[in-house]
Amino acid sequence: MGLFQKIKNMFKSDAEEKNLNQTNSLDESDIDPLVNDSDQETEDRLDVVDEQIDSSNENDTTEEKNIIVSSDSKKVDSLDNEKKGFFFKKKDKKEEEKKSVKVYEKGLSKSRQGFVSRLANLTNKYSKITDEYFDELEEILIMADIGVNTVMDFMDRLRDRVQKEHISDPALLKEIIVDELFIIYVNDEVLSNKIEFREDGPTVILFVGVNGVGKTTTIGKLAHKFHDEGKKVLLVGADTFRAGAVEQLKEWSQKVDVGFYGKEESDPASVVYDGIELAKKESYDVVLVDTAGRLQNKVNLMKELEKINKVIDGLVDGGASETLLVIDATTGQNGVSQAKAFKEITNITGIVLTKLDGTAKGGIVLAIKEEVGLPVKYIGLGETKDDLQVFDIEKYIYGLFKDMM
Ligand SMILES: Nc1nc2c(ncn2[C@@H]2O[C@H](COP(=O)(O)OP(=O)(O)OP(=O)(O)O)[C@@H](O)[C@H]2O)c(=O)[nH]1
Ligand SMILES: [Mg+2]
Repeated sequence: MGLFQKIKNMFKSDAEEKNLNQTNSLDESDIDPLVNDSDQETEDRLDVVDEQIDSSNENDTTEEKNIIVSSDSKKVDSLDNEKKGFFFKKKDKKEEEKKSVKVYEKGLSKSRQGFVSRLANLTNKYSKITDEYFDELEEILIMADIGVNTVMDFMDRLRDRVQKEHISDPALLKEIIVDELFIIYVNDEVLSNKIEFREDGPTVILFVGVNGVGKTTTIGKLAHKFHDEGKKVLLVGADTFRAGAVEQLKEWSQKVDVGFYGKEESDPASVVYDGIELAKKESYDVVLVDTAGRLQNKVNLMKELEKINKVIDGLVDGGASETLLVIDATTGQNGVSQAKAFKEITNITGIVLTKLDGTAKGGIVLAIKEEVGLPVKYIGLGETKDDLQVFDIEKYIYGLFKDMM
């Protein structure tokens, strides 16, 4: 079965349930594993979620009290989880998965209306696959920010398949288009968007990126997510360059109920030092470090990040666990160039692609993978604390192409 069909089977039936938004109440069928569980693939996905949640709860250390902004609701959360029976837990995860698919659907609606509806129209417009059809398809994909080189390779592969498999009906081609787009992303690699959390001390995640891309907002959203998973989170405001930046991060920490450390008008590396010392003393699980987006030039930025990394290396074995580069999806190919530039100046471990809700050209995910070779770990699909998702290519493709399925 092709990917198109697989994804269709995975999500379509769930999404079509009429009461998707009113599923908070539990009834008999919700806790019976034999009811509603006809789709083995959905079950498998939920088992994976099971494992992830179980392993994230293993690291629990719940004794600490957060000095600056309290996050003691963590203890209550994990107790709640223990109290809940297996089927209730399973139900929760299923709800989470459904919610997550909904966020993808909603956040990608602009892209669906833009590039994907053009793709669907193309299929309707041509009754036969002709050179004009291919030309138009190529244009649509380039306009969708997929990247010229990627599109060229894609078109070659598509023409090849059409010829070999004797396909003449554009309606049949739409499934192949989705499959081939997926292949670009996967490209025989094992994709890991999982953040490795340390057992022995704080997991430090550094956020970098040019100004205005959404670093601070992403940190706030991610802090909310980790806090929900029962982790003790500290935000460190090392963007001492822009006035108001530290305060903005502090507001996020209050909004999502996690710890905060920051000092305006000081050296970013020394703020990071003090922040990590605090995290170690207070047994924080995760430290999210906000950095300045703009330091006049590349050399200064590189020096600054080197200094920050040196400090982290000195305090935490193995240094920062992740350096996530934040890219604004609405900037298209410019974002791809930023990723290439940052890759040269520091060791980036993954990408956060923000503002996907604001673009009609959802193809940038593919361009980043193909042209920069870095995994997209998270995507931003709106401005609220819940609008961040772990990047999942299957949900992403469903969010884009659901109207064609
Ligand atoms: N629609 C939408 N807006 C977003 C998203 N992420 C961030 N924003 C908005 O983008 C704007 C800039 O976000 P910030 O988080 O301040 O960006 P930054 O990279 O920290 O900016 P500097 O600190 O100036 O470097 C804010 O108005 C955010 O609300 C997203 O996923 N979707
Ligand atoms: Mg900021």
